[in-house]
Amino acid sequence: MIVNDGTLIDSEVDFEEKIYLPKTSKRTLIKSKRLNKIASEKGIIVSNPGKNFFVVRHKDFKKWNYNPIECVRGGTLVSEQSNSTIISVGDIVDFSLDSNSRSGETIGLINKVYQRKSFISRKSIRGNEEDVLGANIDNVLIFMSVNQPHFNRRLIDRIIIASEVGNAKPAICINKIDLDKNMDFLEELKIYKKLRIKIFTISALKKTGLDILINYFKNSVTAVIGPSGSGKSTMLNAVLGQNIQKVGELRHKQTKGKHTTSYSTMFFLKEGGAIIDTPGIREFGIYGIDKDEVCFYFKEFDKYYEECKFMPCTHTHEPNCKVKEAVEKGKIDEERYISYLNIYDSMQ
Ligand SMILES: Nc1nc2c(ncn2[C@@H]2O[C@H](COP(=O)(O)OP(=O)(O)OP(=O)(O)O)[C@@H](O)[C@H]2O)c(=O)[nH]1
Ligand SMILES: [Mg+2]
Ligand SMILES: [Zn+2]
Repeated sequence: MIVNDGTLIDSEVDFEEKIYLPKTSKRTLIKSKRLNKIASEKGIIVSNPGKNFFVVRHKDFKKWNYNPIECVRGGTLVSEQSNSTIISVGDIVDFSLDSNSRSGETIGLINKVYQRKSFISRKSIRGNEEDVLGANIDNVLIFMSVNQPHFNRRLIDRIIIASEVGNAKPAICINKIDLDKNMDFLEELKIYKKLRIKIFTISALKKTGLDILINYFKNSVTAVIGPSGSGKSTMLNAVLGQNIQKVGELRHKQTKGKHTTSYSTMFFLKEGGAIIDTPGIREFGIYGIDKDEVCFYFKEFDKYYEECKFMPCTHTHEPNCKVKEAVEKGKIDEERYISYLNIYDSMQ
């Protein structure tokens, strides 16, 4: 056992994993009787409403009924992450219950965060840091609506890249199809089918298309990401069959939502699987790749890239750029190319 600044890391629990401990000059001795009480357990972060975190015991993970335990960050936290968001929803952690709490309530101490197998991150609004929206996810469901607000192609393409960077599989869900009976928008989105990205069309309000969506959610962890007002929480309530998440009202003549959900929460489905409902996003800065790598995430550019006169070619201003030519000839979707330029220009 290692005692470090009053925080216990039980070496028996983590015997097989090498723990990196930051160097510290201060050590505290904890009596062995107390050590038994605070031995670590494995858990998963399901929400982070403020300073505190709610954790579900790992053995209860994916169970419909569970009691999240309120936890705080331990004084010394061992993280396997290099990311700037040390703890985020979906993270696997070790926590210990602090039985010495003065208030009489049991509160947990998070003392280790395990390596993320996947994640969806963006650039933090305030700086250039990483903002992890969800960890250890299988899927990212890009959630938009036909209208109120109209779906945003720039945002779709940005979230697709971020999903791939984070090792998660993107899919698209277009909600509020009750507002567009002709489904004309499908023509505009058919490019994503070509790119092998699934498209779901639903009305969360009228409860259409939900069975297929539930099937997609089954036995996996999905982060639902999209603009405010697109109906993420309405969909979640409809899928869970309960009014768990607060749903916003669209103000008169307003087509933008007003951020009803303020923090991410993971919910478990009776059918198996988990969904993370996230706050609406307005901006999505790509994190973790260089400007010159962006083109590799536009897979439809690949077959033209080799023919470009210059190598490397940024496909922006170079003469004899075959990617640009393919756009002009209609072989590459123009909106996708505009997204590429938009992302390329926004990066340093
Ligand atoms: N017409 C129509 N309205 C819908 C549908 N789904 C949701 N809405 C409405 O859209 C508004 C916003 O819904 P929310 O579920 O709060 O949207 P959200 O994406 O969770 O928004 P944030 O939490 O702010 O990110 C509400 O007034 C819903 O009633 C739908 O399928 N059709
Ligand atoms: Mg919401
Ligand atoms: Zn080129």
